[in-house]
Amino acid sequence: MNHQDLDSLRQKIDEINLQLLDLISERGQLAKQIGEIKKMQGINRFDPIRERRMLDELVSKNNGPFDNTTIEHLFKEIFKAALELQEDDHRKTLLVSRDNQRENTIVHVNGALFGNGEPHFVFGPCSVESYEQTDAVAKSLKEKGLRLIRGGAFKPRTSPYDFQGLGFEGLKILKEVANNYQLAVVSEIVNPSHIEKALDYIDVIQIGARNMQNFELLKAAGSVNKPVLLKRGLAATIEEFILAAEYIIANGNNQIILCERGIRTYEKATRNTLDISAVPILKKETHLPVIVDVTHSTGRRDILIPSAKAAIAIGADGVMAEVHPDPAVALSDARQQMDLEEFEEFYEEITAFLRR
Ligand SMILES: [Mn+2]
Repeated sequence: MNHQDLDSLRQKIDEINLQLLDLISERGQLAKQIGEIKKMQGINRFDPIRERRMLDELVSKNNGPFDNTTIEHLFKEIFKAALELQEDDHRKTLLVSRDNQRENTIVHVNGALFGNGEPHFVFGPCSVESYEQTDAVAKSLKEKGLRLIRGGAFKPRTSPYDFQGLGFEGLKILKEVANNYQLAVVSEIVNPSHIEKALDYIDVIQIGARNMQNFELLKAAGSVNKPVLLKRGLAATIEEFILAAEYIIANGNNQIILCERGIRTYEKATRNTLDISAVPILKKETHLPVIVDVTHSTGRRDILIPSAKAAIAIGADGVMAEVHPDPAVALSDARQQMDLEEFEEFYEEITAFLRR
């Protein structure tokens, strides 16, 4: 074969490529139209029986050189792409998505504007244990000009025999202390029926990692006019996390703060693995503010400062961490909470990093 033959054969291949592209595009347009009709009729877009028939027909007409398995594989990819084309359209309509709203949603909490481009902070004890304990932390927060306090009153614990929290008694303590220092209260609610009553005590409803897919709770939080701090489930993908937020917004509440708090991996050096790249992905895919909980993601006091800096550097809208006046005697998460002195150093380092 001489050089000219090769050139003309390649030219033919180029022409066929373009013809295939035209045909695949035309096929895609038709599939989209079918998808629209199916949507109107409420029929499932994926139709395995029809796909089977199309593959059988193609295989029966196949005269080579590709074997039947290859033909089936190639066409299945085309079918899949057509189906994804329809699903992508659906994804674009998610209310939390950047495609739906270009500008950042800004969540206002006691003068802290989450999503305005500056980092904001959520600190406080893991659990509310007593008035004195909560007061000691709140005092330290107020001295630093901070605006929020977190504290758990309802604690979903791994073991039923571990401290379950003080319940509404804990919320009352939080509310009283927060009022004394003009702080806003962030606290977890675990039961949808508690939300109405809890509104009197809290400024931000936290939905914890273990409840990220508690859909009744998400719907209940979505139906009230109160900011929601939604934590990523410990084994949830980013897509599942986004869809959990969609449950809240779909029920009418767009005041949502997403919180990356580490995911479960095989790594044992940290309590969870801080999925730092989730932050820019969530910022890109959604218009919601994203904060990072450095306490639960790492479970290690000794790396809280670099982890918080990393969160800010990568574009997080805030940092969350746990502070306790005497972590050694804490009723939950004793090993990972900062004492007030450590908190002092932590906050100084972070604010110096911000001023840089
Ligand atoms: Mn905790």
